[in-house]
Amino acid sequence: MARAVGPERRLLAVYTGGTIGMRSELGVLVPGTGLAAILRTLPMFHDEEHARARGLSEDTLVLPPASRNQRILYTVLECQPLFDSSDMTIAEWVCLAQTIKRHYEQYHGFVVIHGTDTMAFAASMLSFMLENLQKTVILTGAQVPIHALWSDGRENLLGALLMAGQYVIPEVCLFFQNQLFRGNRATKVDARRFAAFCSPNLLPLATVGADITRPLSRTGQRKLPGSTVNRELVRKVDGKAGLVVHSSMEQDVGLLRLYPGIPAALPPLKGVVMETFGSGNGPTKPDLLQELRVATERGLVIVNCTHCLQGAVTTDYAAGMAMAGAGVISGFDMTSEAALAKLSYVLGQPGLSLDVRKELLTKDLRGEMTPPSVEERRPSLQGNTLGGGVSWLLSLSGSQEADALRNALVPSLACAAAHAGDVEALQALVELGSDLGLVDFNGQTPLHAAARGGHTEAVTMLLQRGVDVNTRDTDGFSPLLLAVRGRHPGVIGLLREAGASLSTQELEEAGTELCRLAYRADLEGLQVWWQAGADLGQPGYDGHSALHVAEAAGNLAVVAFLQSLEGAVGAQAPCPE
Ligand code: ASN
Repeated sequence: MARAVGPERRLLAVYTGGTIGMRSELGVLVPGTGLAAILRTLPMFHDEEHARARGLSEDTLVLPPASRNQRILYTVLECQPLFDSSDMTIAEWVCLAQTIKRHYEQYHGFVVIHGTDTMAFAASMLSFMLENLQKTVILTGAQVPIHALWSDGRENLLGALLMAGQYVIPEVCLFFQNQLFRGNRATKVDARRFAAFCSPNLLPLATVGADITRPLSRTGQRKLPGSTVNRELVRKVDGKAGLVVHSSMEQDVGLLRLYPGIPAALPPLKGVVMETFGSGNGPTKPDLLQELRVATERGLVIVNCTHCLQGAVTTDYAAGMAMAGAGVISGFDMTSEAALAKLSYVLGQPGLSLDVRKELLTKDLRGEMTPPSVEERRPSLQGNTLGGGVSWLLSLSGSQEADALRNALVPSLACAAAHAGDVEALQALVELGSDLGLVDFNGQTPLHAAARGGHTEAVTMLLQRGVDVNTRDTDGFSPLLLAVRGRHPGVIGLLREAGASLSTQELEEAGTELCRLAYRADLEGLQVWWQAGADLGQPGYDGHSALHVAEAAGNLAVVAFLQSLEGAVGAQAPCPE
């Protein structure tokens, strides 16, 4: 993920429908036309004065300045017809991919405004259809229409436009409630709340904090200061390859959720994603296994995904092994949405043998899954060939070039090791005489990386070596703040014991975040802030405190928690000795 440069960034916002632009007709919500006209009237979405001064065409909207040297211009392309996304099918998503291809050279990035009900399917499908994507594609939408008094649509759409305008993220992403997810890792988990999506098996690519709306700094540079960007998760692209749109997707694929007592009969399809119990288990009754075996031998491709929200398919149980034995392919930690899209893509590719298709299904093609071999091969400086080479490189000395190379590499290697919680590798670096307090290219120290990853052992080791506990990265963030954002109470405890404290700026900016957590009834989130020493009475941007918000939202458990801290609301958690 790179910061986008240039004075003007042009985006295409493809409006496909969804609640964000819906209107009420006879008491029910139906897709509504004219989203661009609504956006034009909202100052946060259009700077009319600048558009006039710049002589922009009628169909071009321009956001208020996000930085002194850059403007984000966008055009809304309204699809016809507009859909409640429950009516979208593979055919509509193919059209969408082709629209992106048609306008690919004209725009720097793309925002797809889509209904939330099938947004995770859409994002997954697009991720497979768009091969060699070099530009940002972000899907977003809303739970409440954008013209309503209290709507998540404004925040979601603005966030998606800012992300697509300010960063180059060569992936299909989904932006919702301040979080940027890899599209094929996201799933809809709530029909009502604003936090409608989650990414159960992969951290968000970025999280936008409270201060996205903070005024420009003196230099005019705003680096989305509240956004935590997980750069290492963003996929790398082959800079030379051109965009390929795969339109031949197999439509004859389906989803089957196992239930206790399911009869031994399979739907007449070419591919099935089977949602199994727990870690990929199913009934072991012989007639069902026989039906599965016969079907897979006949050429039906079945992918096994767990119906649990989190975790992966394994063969730890006989009931899981039986599935694999019947020819069912493991989908590891894929969401069902991603598995269905991948199945449609792999089966739709012309001219491949069944074995090659099955082989492709076990591979990570678009970042949609974490095959176990990757998980198991955790980076270590000592255990693998790369590590051996690096150790050798680090031991080089004698020439100025070798010393310079070594000094340049150490901070990044130390951060990588700390982020993986690899204490052994950190120890190896120490033995080579490395300073574990140095900052990498992001201005982060290994302590930042270990705190963010929640690795208590690595944090303990670094603290024992006397690294600065209150060091700040280039965004001004402390290791303690990163541990709070990652919700790592163990690490927070260690850092506080070592004397870490949140800076005045971090404490002031916590107010809005605390209100948001109180609104979402997120007790765990509030607890980690308290543990880190935040004043839970700190007001948000509109002057309300978390307690006000929790009371107004009727979140009684949060109210009780905040009131139980009598003396802590308006005061902080006691600092450990
Ligand atoms: N039914 C709507 C849709 O998916 C739901 C939404 O967008 N929140 O189009």
